[in-house]
Amino acid sequence: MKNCYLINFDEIGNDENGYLIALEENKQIPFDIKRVYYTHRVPCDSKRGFHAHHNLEQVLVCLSGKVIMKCFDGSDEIEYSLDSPNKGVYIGPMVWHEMYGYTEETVLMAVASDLYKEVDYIRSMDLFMELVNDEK
Ligand code: T46
Repeated sequence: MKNCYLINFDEIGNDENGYLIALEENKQIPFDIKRVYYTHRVPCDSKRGFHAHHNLEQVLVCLSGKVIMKCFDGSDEIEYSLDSPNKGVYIGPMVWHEMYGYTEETVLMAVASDLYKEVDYIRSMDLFMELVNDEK
């Protein structure tokens, strides 16, 4: 699977007082951080995503509840079940991703390498496959 992998974050603390997780650029997050955004109150039967990015790098962390992320690099597909804030999924350029299986509590945070630029989105699977095949 190209440009997509799971990251386990170190937790500081204990059961008595709780846990803290720190995300720093170029440490736990493998790029310079330019933007953080999150979705919440997504209806449980919603499906989001359905795009890839030309250049953007992101780490997605489910802070609360659960969500499933399906990632596809044009050849291989993998599904990550995000159900804890102590892990994240790195999604680099040219990874088609879809999110579903939301729960009422789901808060999905993204840490991103760039500001929001619609021009960076590939929102058509046909175009995505054309670009993947051009790269080969
Ligand atoms: C991604 C997945 C994981 C903004 O105005 N600013 C922003 O920073 C973002 C991320 C979105 N928007 C606007 C663009 C759309 O009009 O918010 C609207 C919803 O965005 P979208 O349909 O792309 O939302 P998702 O949840 O399908 O995708 C989002 C990110 O856009 C995307 O980069 O990788 O989460």
